[in-house]
Amino acid sequence: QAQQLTESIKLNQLGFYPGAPKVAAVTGAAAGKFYVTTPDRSTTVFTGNLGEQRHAELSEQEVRTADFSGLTAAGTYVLWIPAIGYSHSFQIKPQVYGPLAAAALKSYYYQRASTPLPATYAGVWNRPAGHPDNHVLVHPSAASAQRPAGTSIASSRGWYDAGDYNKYIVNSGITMATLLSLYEDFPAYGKQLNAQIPESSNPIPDVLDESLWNLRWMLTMQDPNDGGVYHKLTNASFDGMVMPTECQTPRYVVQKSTAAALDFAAVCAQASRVFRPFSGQLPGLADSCLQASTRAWEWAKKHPAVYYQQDELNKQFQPAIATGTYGDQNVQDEWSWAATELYATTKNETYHPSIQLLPEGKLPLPGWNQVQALSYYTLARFGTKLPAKAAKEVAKAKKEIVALAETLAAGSDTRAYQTVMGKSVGDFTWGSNSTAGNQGIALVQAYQISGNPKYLKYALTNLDYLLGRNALGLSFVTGYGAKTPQHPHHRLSEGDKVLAPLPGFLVGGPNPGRQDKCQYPFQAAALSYTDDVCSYASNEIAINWNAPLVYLTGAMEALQGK
Ligand code: 9MR
Repeated sequence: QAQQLTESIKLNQLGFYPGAPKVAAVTGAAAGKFYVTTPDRSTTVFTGNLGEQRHAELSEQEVRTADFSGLTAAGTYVLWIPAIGYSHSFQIKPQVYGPLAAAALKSYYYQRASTPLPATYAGVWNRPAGHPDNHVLVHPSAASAQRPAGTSIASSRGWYDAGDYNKYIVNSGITMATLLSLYEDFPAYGKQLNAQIPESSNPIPDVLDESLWNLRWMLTMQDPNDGGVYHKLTNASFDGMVMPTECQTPRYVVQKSTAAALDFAAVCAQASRVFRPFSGQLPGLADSCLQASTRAWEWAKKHPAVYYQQDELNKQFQPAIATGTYGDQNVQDEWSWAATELYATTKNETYHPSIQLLPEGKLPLPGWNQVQALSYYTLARFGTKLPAKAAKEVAKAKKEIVALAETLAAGSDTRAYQTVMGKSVGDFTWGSNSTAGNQGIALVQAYQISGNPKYLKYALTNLDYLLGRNALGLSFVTGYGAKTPQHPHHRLSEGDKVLAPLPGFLVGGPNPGRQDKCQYPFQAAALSYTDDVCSYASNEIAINWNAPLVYLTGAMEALQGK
């Protein structure tokens, strides 16, 4: 009888709600019994039989599941299989993901540009201010009569996008929408979510205060002269793996783009209505946001097809720009999203015709360059609070979200790992963990619409995936779980003197594209991951990947027991 820890048992390393389904995946086990015991294995609290063996195509593993959903008593346990060994310990208790939700939100505080992070809030990860961004140069690609190339603007604050220190409007779009939507969907939980940030003691909920750090930066990215929005604020090329104070190279705002204007318009419209009730604390903000939004919308109408094409830009302008592109070349979905947010905020019929929904059964999962689902979520959330003229779109949005959820859920019960994530190799693109998160959000939205708790059960399978029930047996969140990433591609984690990476960050996850050309220990798609700082294609962190983690954990905390 094996009395050692085994990595063959893969389960959610944080644990489970008492009433929730509880499943572990086991690789390389014969049929037989499993036991859930106290961590010292002195007391067995649950006995079950391993399920039938299934082949996991995308990891080439033979997998059995151990279902111990029948165990509902709160406690700390391990799962033990006599021939193999015992698992990492896990908990069964209410609020089991509460600390993770707070940490995932706190990750944005760590990403703040232009401010010192004192030890009171940042602990051992305290650091002096960097990237003041108060003298950002207008790149020749962004020059105008009022703002000639080489003049400077102030564009402080904002979050560092990812492992790099640049700030990109397009990626702020979906990120801000996801965080603000957590608050709109679950206001009571949103008010109680405490990230222990400097603003935690003020009357504004932390999720909004943290978003405000980035919103204030976004507002500076609009040219007040014409309403256009710069695509990004960036160095000419990526910084080394150093701390912010060591970064002294010039920063630029580059070319205005249609995608940036529309994403900005959508976020500012949503922010306007979300912050309106806090006008006492934030006088004028809601009005400024709405004005910024409508001006960006008007700019986009005049410039409907200005796409960010970095190679083309570099043929015309100096210095050449080599940083992230977020170069969305199709903005149909951005139009519809911006129109929906402006419509939901203003109820003004002028935006209604621009809400263009997709043909039936074609709703794609959201991502930084595909935001159509965000408009569906808002239509469904507002429902009858929208003017009657939108009833058709609301009904269609609700139907299509539920249809998307059905498609996602289909087949996961009989899949080897029994998670929604991992149905096909298409799930494993750059930032695959955000796919798992966004699938979870779509399922939560379907629950909100239908009231059918099965969608929450499926959403939880993806949280289980992210926290350890995956082919790698890894919790993909730094600092949360027994086996977690230690070397994320993250300048703040790599450049500091602290051994542990900053906590609460979701890494990108398996990506068979392997664009970074690093050494990966395994070949299969679901195993295409390496915990190495060089691996920006599988082990980076990013604001648009953490937001679905905040949403999913927050939604689960808000809805536990349903
Ligand atoms: O998340 C982005 C991914 O979808 C793209 O395939 C990839 C290559 O263009 O870029 C990713 O975004 C990166 C951005 O360009 C720069 N900051 C880091 C982002 C995460 O790797």
